[in-house]
Amino acid sequence: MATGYVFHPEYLWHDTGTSAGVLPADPTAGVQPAVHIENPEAKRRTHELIHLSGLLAELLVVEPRRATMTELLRVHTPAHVQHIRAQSDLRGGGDAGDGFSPVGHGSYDIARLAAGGLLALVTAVADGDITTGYALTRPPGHHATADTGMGFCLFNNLAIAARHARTVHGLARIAIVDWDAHHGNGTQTIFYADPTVLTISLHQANCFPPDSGWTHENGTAQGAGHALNVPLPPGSGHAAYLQTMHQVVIPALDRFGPDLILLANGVDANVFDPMARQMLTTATYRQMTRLLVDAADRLCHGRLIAAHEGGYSPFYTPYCVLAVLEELTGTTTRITDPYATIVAAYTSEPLQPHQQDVIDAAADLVPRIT
Ligand code: 6DK
Ligand code: ZN
Repeated sequence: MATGYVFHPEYLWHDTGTSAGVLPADPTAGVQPAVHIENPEAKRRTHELIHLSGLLAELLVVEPRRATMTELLRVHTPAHVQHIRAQSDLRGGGDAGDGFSPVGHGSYDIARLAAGGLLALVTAVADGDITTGYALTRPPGHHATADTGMGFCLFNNLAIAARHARTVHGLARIAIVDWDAHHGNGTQTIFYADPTVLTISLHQANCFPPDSGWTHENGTAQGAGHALNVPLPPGSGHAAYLQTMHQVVIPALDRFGPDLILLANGVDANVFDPMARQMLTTATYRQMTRLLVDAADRLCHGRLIAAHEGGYSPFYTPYCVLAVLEELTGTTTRITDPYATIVAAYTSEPLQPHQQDVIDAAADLVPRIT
């Protein structure tokens, strides 16, 4: 069955401007201006590789649309939507909430097109046109909460897609797996009391947001047990992430029994990424995706939709995403990871005891899922 692919040139026009990446550029204070770390380059090169690898010809191209106000308000407060719109209307743009999440001039419409890209994939899955899909969107979404943008995120694209899948398409139970290097705090918070949406985040412990994504954050009220976190120590690599998939993620999915699996595919836990200190390779992303595809086949007719999140290495991000897409599609292309031999030796560290401890603590919570 077909794999859907969403991309739009406007995604590259979300203008994050110049900054020092985390702090604003300020020449008067000796802070050198630099292109914002969340800039179009890695994603533009990713789309190029998907095209030139020949994979694009194998995919069903799905046109994104702009999420409507009704769709945004299923997740976000009216005040937040108005804030993003007002910032976007400013000639020079503004900020989504935390001071380093730029809203470029016109980014309100682009952010709606990013959320709507996921909505288009959900509808295509519900209609039976595709079983798997990938949305190569900007801006990212997983840090955005109901009432604020943060961490480069304006609207929570996947949360909006999950609510749409439930409300409009009647898919009762949604699992959201997030392996971006940073904690999927926005998604977790939005569904924290909701037992129909299981959130699972694998991330570098205490990376971003600060003091967020600990194992004890496990859901509340009706949603108790339906938020899982695996805060892996810095330096975790292939072995730690695969062990997490086998010991936590797949058992959790099997227990939950979703009707649809959503994936927050940040690839910034790769060994070359400047925004985290994890050590994944294309082989890791390939094997993790294969496990999710198999779980989706087993549990929900293969239904698996991925949203692009972080990934800041312009040269390695494209190969990580290509590996994910090849597994979603069930094909390989003529392209092999050109960096595989370079990183082979230093990314083959076996699972370490301090990593296993974190994984064990998360695995202990899987039986709480109903
Ligand atoms: N800021 C993302 O990749 C975004 O998850 C990552 C955002 C990282 C922000 C940078 C950072 C701090 C740290 C400490 C205190 C204040 C600010 F959303 C995605 F794009 F996917 O570390
Ligand atoms: Zn990230």
